[in-house]
Order: sequence, then structure tokens, then C-alpha cells
Amino acid sequence: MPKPIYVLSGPNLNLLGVREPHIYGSETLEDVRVRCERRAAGLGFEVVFRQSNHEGELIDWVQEAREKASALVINPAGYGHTSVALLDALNTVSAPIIECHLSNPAAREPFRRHTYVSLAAKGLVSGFGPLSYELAVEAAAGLVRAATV
Ligand code: CA2
Repeated sequence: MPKPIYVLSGPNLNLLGVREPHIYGSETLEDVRVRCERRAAGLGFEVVFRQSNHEGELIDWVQEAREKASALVINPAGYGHTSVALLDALNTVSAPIIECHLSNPAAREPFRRHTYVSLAAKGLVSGFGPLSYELAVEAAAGLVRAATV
């Protein structure tokens, strides 16, 4: 079994399915976890799925992923637009990083058009709701497989 794919979610995403369903949909983060686990299992991977409202905790998990993850999927939420510290942590990870968003930030307010995380990511999946996470897991698995054959 390869090392797991880490799937990290940033601040306020614990409210998924509870608030603002017109933007983020009605599925909960638990539903997203199940989707990611199923998709990853079909590709021969396990998932470590975590959410935090705290920048430092996300950075601690990114540092953990340096050793323990075969790839990292991250929805940094608001911290993507603000956190140089999170980017610094991501830049220390040699495993592939996929940035993931439920909405399409490029089609929203101008301040969402820039994310620091994109500077460290191999690619970005956005705009497909919970499916964005699944597609990001699939992309991550594909990159890991391609690097090991
Ligand atoms: O579309 C995404 O996944 C975002 O990362 C979500 C962030 C936003 O700051 C990014 O620009 C795009 C916001 C997450 C807030 O999550 C909520 C979920 C349910 C209800 C309220 C907030």
C-alpha cells in the first residue's frame, strides 16, 4: 500500500452543508470525506482527511505530510488568499500538491483571484463542488502512480 493522500481543508469548511448552501452546496464535509475515501480506495490509496480553522494547525499537518503523504490535496479556503506561512510550508513538500476549491474563486470577488497556494501546487481543481475534491484526489493518485512506474 502506498503512503496515504493527505486531504486538508481550511477555515470555515466545517460549516459545509450547514451555511451558505447557494455557494457551497448542501453536502457536509463528512460527505466530502466519504467521497474522497471511496475515490482513493478505487485507485489503491488511503486518505488522511482533516479540517482546521487554525493556520498553525494546517501548517503542522503540511509538515507532517512531508514525511507521511504520497500526495497532498489542499483546500486552503481563505488562507489561500492570505497566508505566506502556509505557502512556505507547502514549498517544503516534495510530494505533489493539488489545490482544490468547491467554488470557482476566479469567477467571484477580485481578491479571490490570487492564491499563494497556487505557487506551490502542481495543479488546481475548482468550481465543481464536492466533486472538486474527488477530481483532485484522482489527479494526485495519477501523479504518484506516474512517478513510481
Ligand atoms: O470555494 C472554495 O472551496 C473556497 O476555498 C472556500 C473559501 C473561500 O474563501 C475561497 O475563496 C474559496 C471559504 C470557505 C468557507 O466555507 C464555508 C462553508 C459553508 C458555509 C460558510 C462557509
